[in-house]
Amino acid sequence: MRFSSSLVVLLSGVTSLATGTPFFGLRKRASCANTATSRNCWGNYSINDDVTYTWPSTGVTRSFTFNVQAKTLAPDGVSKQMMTVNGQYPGPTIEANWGDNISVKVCNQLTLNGTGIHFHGIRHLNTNYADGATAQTECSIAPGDCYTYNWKATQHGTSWYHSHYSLQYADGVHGPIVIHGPNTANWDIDLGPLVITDYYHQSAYALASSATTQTLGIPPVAVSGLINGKNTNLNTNLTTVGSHYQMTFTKGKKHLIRLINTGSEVIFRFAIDNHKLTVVSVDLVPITPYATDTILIAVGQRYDVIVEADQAVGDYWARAIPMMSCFAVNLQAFDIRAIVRYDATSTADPTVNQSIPHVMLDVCQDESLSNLVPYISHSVGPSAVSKDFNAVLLPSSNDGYALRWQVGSSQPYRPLKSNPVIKQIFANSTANITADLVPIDLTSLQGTNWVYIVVESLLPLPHPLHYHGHDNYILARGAGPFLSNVTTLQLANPPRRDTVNLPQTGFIVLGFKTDNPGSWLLHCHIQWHLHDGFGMSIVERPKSEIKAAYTNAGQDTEMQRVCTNWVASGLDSRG
Ligand SMILES: *[C@@H]1O[C@H](CO)[C@@H](O)[C@H](O)[C@H]1NC(C)=O
Ligand SMILES: *[C@@H]1O[C@H](CO)[C@@H](O)[C@H](O)[C@H]1NC(C)=O
Ligand SMILES: *[C@@H]1O[C@H](CO)[C@@H](O)[C@H](O)[C@H]1NC(C)=O
Ligand SMILES: *[C@@H]1O[C@H](CO)[C@@H](O)[C@H](O)[C@H]1NC(C)=O
Ligand SMILES: *[C@@H]1O[C@H](CO)[C@@H](O)[C@H](O)[C@H]1NC(C)=O
Ligand SMILES: *[C@@H]1O[C@H](CO)[C@@H](O)[C@H](O)[C@H]1NC(C)=O
Ligand SMILES: *[C@@H]1O[C@H](CO)[C@@H](O)[C@H](O)[C@H]1NC(C)=O
Ligand SMILES: *[C@@H]1O[C@H](CO)[C@@H](O)[C@H](O)[C@H]1NC(C)=O
Ligand SMILES: [Cu+2]
Repeated sequence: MRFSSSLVVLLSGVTSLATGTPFFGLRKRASCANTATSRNCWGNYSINDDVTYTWPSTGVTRSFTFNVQAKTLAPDGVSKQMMTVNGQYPGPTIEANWGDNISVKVCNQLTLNGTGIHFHGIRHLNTNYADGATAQTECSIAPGDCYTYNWKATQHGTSWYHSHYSLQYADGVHGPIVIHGPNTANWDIDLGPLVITDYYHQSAYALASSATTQTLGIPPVAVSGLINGKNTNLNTNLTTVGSHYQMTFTKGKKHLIRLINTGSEVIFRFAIDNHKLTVVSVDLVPITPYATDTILIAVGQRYDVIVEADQAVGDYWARAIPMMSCFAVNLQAFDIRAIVRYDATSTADPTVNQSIPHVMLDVCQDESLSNLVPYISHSVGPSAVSKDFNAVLLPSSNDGYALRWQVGSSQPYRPLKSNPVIKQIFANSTANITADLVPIDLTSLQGTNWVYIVVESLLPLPHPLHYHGHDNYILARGAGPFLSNVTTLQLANPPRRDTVNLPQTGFIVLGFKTDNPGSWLLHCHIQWHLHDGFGMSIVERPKSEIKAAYTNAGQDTEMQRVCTNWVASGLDSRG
């Protein structure tokens, strides 16, 4: 049993900004219920437990069946042929408690696409096979085939799942993940996920092909954005159709809102008129709470915020504003909104109180690192391996692409889906793993080490870099090229998260720990950039350990079965 003693140790008195009352971290004590005044508690566990090492085992398995299928829907009132999970958009929420097992049976009911579901931000400790990364951990699931992803919720907070097959999630194959657990500040009502996304009327495949072959790489222009799958727009007769998502506040109560950017490209700034946001969690990492009026969310990032209903009873706009300064062009930039109502029966559109200044800076800058202080402190050790990559955009080659991203290798990342890295490892070849997919092969490194990765780009575009299976520690970030003789790395409790924005015309220094055997993808979460090659794999721990993670769970034979069916489908392709 984890708690061998009933010793009560007073750890710290962190003041919760949302409540003004102190949280006292009680460790190694009897069960403490998670209530509106004790959100730090979680039964025998608490917010003071480090999810890197500690989690409950509830013995509960939450099972889901996801049928990936084509469906015509009209999120903004305009019909669109989409690809969905179970015909729903956004897809159904994976909801669980910290320490539950999750089992998701995914069946491909599409005709001309493979599929594969990635559980974004999930650590998948020793369950690399459940990562859903096509060309890394699995072949794509062929039409008519099914595969079941089994993993354990060792972390708590908010995330999302999405197809990792080509550009498929941009056409609708994604949904939220909520793992209930303790928090660093108190709240009364959990309003659940608020899924923010850029939105296009053409399919992602058509958009990407025009971006890469015809328009000299100018990114597709979003026609709009959606909040929890809703917004208004104009139909072909120029009539306003669709509706705004609505949520209800209870006067005087504190509301937990789980913000997720599930978009393809657009970086949003989120705010609710007249209300402050208290940020308590960054991706799946609890932080010391901080208060802000607005928050910048790049694709793939999440923030859990607490909002106190402390304003006059009325209707207020919640806004997701695309940051033009990040090149996030959107035809409906100021009308991506939801409605917050203090009275659920109200049907009025919100009015704006002109006496309250409404500042919404269009600045392409991620949240200040000094605000993102992990509640559980970690320090970063010296690196065993350091790599420095320059992300560059290359002109056309003779493969029909007008542009391609290159980072970490002499080739853009555009893997065949029929020969994933894991299959290469199981083939026992003495040759190295395909170098254009895996510029960082750490399989000869023994034990647990720190690895530092610098990514630089002198192009004026930000890139939300997402690393599978790990949090990245943000050791430094800045403008211009990285100069090791100038930049000081923050090794004492740096911010850590799974999706980190590489600033435009700048650099980022990331660190991670090689504590998770597998083949893990590091990539830009801008769909068009990944599609054009902005990705790489890092293979971690000796091959024997990686194989053991699969064979111990019988997943080596499952991987081969899915591959056989995929090859038989005749749909294999690159990118
Ligand atoms: C908490 O720990 C106590 C003592 O070890 C145990 O009896 C109890 O079942 C645990 N409660 C839960 C909910 O796990
Ligand atoms: C939960 O998953 C773990 C491995 O992650 C496994 O050992 C355990 O048997 C699973 N429990 C259930 C109830 O499926
Ligand atoms: C996926 O399906 C779409 C829509 O049918 C099609 O346009 C696209 O070519 C397919 N792409 C791949 C990579 O399978
Ligand atoms: C536009 O108006 C025409 C003529 O009234 C009607 O037939 C058509 O269905 C309308 N289109 C939409 C999308 O509402
Ligand atoms: C607008 O805000 C001011 C300042 O908080 C407040 O005094 C006033 O009552 C508000 N007006 C409306 C119509 O809500
Ligand atoms: C790889 O090696 C393992 C053990 O050495 C063996 O069991 C397995 O059959 C080999 N696989 C292939 C494809 O040769
Ligand atoms: C594998 O990679 C190492 C290090 O890059 C290199 O020295 C070696 O020649 C490669 N082996 C093969 C078989 O390509
Ligand atoms: C740091 O290194 C760069 C490149 O080597 C050099 O140009 C620069 O002068 C150095 N700066 C300092 C402060 O030493
Ligand atoms: Cu990018």
